[in-house]
Amino acid sequence: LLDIKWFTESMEAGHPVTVEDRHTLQVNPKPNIDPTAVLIKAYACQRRTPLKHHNSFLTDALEILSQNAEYNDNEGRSVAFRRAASVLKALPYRVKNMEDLKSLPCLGDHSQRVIKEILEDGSSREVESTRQSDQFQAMKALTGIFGVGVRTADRWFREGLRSPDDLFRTGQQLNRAQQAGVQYYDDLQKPVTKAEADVISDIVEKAVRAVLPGAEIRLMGGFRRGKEVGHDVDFLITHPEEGKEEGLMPKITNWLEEQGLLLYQKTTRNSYLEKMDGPARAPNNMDRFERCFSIFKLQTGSERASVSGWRAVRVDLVVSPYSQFAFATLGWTGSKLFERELRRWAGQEKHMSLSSHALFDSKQNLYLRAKTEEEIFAYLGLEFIPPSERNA
Ligand code: DCT
Ligand code: MG
Repeated sequence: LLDIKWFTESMEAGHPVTVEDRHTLQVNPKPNIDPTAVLIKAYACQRRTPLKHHNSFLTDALEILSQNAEYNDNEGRSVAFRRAASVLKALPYRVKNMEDLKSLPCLGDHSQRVIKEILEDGSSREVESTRQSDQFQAMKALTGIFGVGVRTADRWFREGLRSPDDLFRTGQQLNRAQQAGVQYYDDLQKPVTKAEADVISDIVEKAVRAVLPGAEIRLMGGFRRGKEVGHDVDFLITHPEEGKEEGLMPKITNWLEEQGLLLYQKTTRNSYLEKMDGPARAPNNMDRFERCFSIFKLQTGSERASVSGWRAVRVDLVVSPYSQFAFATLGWTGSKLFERELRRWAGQEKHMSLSSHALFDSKQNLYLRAKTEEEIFAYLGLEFIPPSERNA
């Protein structure tokens, strides 16, 4: 109550209200918010972005345009639309008119045009025609295949292919991942639920404990941020005695394979060496941990003969040395935009280089060690944002 009183008084006194006041707002969901008094910071990693927000009717549209730009290999444009959408996710109110947007960062002309049209007409012609376009739908279907990226999908689209069925029909050459992707396409299109992620957590835990007692396993990605569904399940694995984690992945996958739990797996080895790699990141920001891309065969508990009784689920396993675990945890929690913004903040504002392995301070010319995510935020001069509010 005191909080609400303080909040109302701040508003009346014309004091700016920051997104950090969200908790106050949640106590009193319909306060008289003056949108022009809400301060939104420019980097997503400076803001709290909850999973559920007030502006899906705008962010869904902007994310279609972002997605389409990505399909057209236009990264700059794609990120611009994503940043605009992300700002709207952080707002403690539903946008009603263009005045509400006046003091907000990251809203370019194009995004504003789209928002204006939706506010005035209920939808944007550009968004609707994109959504319905042959190219957008084909790219969505083709990049939706496990193992298929934008480049390959684009080549297939130019060759006249539109769906996974077309790949079969025309006898396309597929690699092992893509073959699995086509084979389990329908299952992999279905969202993975939190309940399914929990069952997989138990399995992964059992496998890891069987081959390396004392290892620690953490559920990462969207589920760590509180999502109820995801496109896959991500895990990070480590062991408090550095070195014990070496060569762990093949042991885990062998165990899983023996139990008949894997439909597909491909392991890449850890290739990160601080001395040799330095603070620089791989160009695509991919980290270089020992990693396993897999497809699990998950029993669905259905005993009926008419139902197959299992489904395919995408699972990503990552092994990190203990000394890099805090960085790996931060890097694998997401969201993708939050991660991107953290790295941009580090580079542009702090002259530091952040990856899922390390934080390098270019001014002091040294690596900053951390045991927790909180320490990394502190090094970066950022307020700690908990995983549930990193849904940028
Ligand atoms: N990640 C990243 N940059 C990428 C890809 C991934 O920073 N280009 C990080 C952030 C999230 C984490 O890895 C897991 O990736 P995804 O599974 O693709 O994302 P997610 O948030 O877990 O989404 P979903 O719920 O759909 O699985
Ligand atoms: Mg995920």
